Amino acid sequence: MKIGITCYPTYGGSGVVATELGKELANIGHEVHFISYALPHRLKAFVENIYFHEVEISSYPLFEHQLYGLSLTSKMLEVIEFENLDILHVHYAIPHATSAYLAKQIVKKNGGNLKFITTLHGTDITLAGLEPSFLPLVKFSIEESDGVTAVSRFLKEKTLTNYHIEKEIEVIPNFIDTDIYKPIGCPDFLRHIAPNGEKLLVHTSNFRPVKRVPDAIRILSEVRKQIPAKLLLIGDGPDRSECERLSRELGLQKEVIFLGKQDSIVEILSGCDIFLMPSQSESFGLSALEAMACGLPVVSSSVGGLPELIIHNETGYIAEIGDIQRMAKYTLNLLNKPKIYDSFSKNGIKRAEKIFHKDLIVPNYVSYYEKVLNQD
Ligand code: GMT
Repeated sequence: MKIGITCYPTYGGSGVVATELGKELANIGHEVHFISYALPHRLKAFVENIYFHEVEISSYPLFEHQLYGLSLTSKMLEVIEFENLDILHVHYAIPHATSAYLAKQIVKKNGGNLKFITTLHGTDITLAGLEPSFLPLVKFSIEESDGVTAVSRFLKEKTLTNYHIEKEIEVIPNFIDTDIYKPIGCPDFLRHIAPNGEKLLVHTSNFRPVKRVPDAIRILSEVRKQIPAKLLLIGDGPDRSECERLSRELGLQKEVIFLGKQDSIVEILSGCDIFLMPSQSESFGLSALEAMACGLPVVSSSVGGLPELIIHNETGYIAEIGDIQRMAKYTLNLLNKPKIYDSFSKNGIKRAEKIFHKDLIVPNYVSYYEKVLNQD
């Protein structure tokens, strides 16, 4: 098959999933054409069967704001025509599904036929898409998609109820390559961060308010009342300054380590003890899956799709949003009880392998493409 994939090329989860999917599809012989404004950051090395088409964003004095959605449609049209795509798969509804819909209509007007699939990832439905200025467009673009997938049952239900949509939505959870995401032992640089054997909590995100990163700092503060521990924060974003300020205010400037954006996630995770995900909303929680696969029990909030990923009392613990005391208590329980810790760690690795392994999930996308292509 010749598959076009559009995604955000940055560090966000939807771009990661789209890129890893494209790599897997290319690996099994499909031809994959990425269409985006920059090379997806997970596409650093050359991969056979993968092509990249950059969307040029034209500027004109009259256009005070960039018209990315329209430039994207034009590039989609070019790729559909010249590469003879069988299907277009867009990740994150805004504006990708709308651009794809427009491209489809133009192809149709020219006597052609193109089907497109929209994969919903999270904030496109739960946050950004609910803005009054976007809602009707998101609803329309989902309804007009030839196929729609969601990364969790939670997200599927939210889409159907929030947008009053009656449409079949296929749930295809996110996936992981457990040959890459696995425990590889503690790297030397982490020994320097925790020279006296301090326990290491870790959190990775885009530091948006929805991630509640300050809660992770407050959990550390509670944990440190009983045992020496530090917190590694990976990623960057709007809340980082506020988090740095909070760390200083709590006297934790040396104990909270801001690593910024990092590519060596497996190395870092492998040297840490517990992954914290105190999010306000989380449709799936890909970074929690990455941590689980590396052997880290996860302590998270009970929101969105997290209970579909983390089994409470088996691979981690789940608490109410903002319940810092409980999350700290759960963290201490794991750190103080090595037997429980070990069993949670093993259960998480097993769950990543048995339920979310790429070889189990990626074929679901291929079957879904075939189903959509075969329907009228
Ligand atoms: O908001 C983000 O965290 C980024 C966002 C994205 O689309 O880039 O992540 C969403 O998609 C990820 C991949 O499917 C999911 O693992 C995240 O749970 C989801 N984020 C939220 O729902 C907040």
